[in-house]
Amino acid sequence: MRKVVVGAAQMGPNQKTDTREAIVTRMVALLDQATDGGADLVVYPELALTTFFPRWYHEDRAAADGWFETEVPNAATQPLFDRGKERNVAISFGYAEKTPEGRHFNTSILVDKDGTIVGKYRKVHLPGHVEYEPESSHQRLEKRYFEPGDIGFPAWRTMGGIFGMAICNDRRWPETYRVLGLQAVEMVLIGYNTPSQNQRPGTEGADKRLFHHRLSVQAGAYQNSTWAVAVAKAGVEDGHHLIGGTLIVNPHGEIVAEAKTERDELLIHECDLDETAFGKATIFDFGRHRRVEHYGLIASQGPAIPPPEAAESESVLDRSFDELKHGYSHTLGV
Ligand code: ING
Repeated sequence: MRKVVVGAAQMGPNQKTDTREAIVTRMVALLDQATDGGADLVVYPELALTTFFPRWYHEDRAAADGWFETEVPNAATQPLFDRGKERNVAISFGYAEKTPEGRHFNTSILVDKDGTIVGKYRKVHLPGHVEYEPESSHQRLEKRYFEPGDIGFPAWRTMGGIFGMAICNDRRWPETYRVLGLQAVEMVLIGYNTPSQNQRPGTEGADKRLFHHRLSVQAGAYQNSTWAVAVAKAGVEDGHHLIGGTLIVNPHGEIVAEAKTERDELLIHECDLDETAFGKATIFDFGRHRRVEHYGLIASQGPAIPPPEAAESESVLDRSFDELKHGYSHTLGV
C-alpha cells in the first residue's frame, strides 16, 4: 500500500477586485481543513491566484501583466508555502507565470512537504483565440496572453510515487495523459477554470460541460491506469460562470469523490498508488500491447486530413500497402 491522502481544494470565484492576499488566505484555510483531515497533498485550481482574466480583452497585452507572478514564492504566496511546510503537506496550484525573459505561461507547480518546488508544468493546449472576437458573446483569450508550454508533460518522483500535472484544456486531449502514462504516471493533478457559457450561446450549457469534463478525466485515468485529481475554480466571477465538478478519479476510471457546490469546497480521499499496478500490468501494459509503428500520424500531423476522393473505378485494394500503411497524408504528399 502506497497511500497518499489527497485534498482536492476547489475554490469558489475570484473577483477582479480580490487581492492576492485575500485569495491566499482562503487557500490557507483550505490547506488547514485538508491537513486536519489527514491530507498529504492539497491540489488547487488553474490560475488560483486571480480571476480567469483571459475572459477580458486588453488591446495592450502588457496591460494584462498585473495578473502574472514574476516569481513564486513571493510576498503574496509565501504564507501558503510557509503553512504547507509547517503542516508537512505537499501542494500544487496554478498561476500566470511571467519569466525573467518576459515570456508568459499558464503554469502550475508541485511543492513537496518541505516547501521545495519539485515540479513545474506550463499549459500546452491553449483554447480560444488571440484577437478580440466581436461576434462572440464571451472572449477566450488564452492564446493572446500565454505562450504554449515549452517543457512538455514531465512526470516527477515524489511522495513515494510518480506524479504529473496538466491544466484545464489539456484534460480534453488524450495525448496529455498518454505522454504521462508512458512515464508510468500514478497520479495526474489537473487544475481548471471552465466557463459554462460558450462563445456562441445555445450550443452547450453547464450540464454538457460537466459531462465532457467527467468523460475526459475518467477516460484519461482509465486508459493510463492512473489516479486523476481535477480541481475547479468555480462559480460566478465578475458575472461570468465557471463550472464546478471537482473530481477524484481512480485508476479504473471511477469517480470516487465529486464536489457538490461551486464554492470553496474540499474533497479528501485516501488514494493507494498501488491500485495503478493492475491496469499497467494487464490491459494497459504498454510495452506488451502498443504498436508504435502504426501511430506515426499522432506525433507527425497536426490537423485531420481526410482520405482522397476515391476515383470512380478505384478500389482500396488498388492502393499500395505503403500508401495504406502510412495513412493518407503520405498519399497527398503533405
Ligand atoms: N477552459 C476551458 C476548458 O478547456 C473550454 C475552455 C471550455 C474549451 C469549454 C472547450 C469547452 O475547460 C480552459 N481554461 O482551458
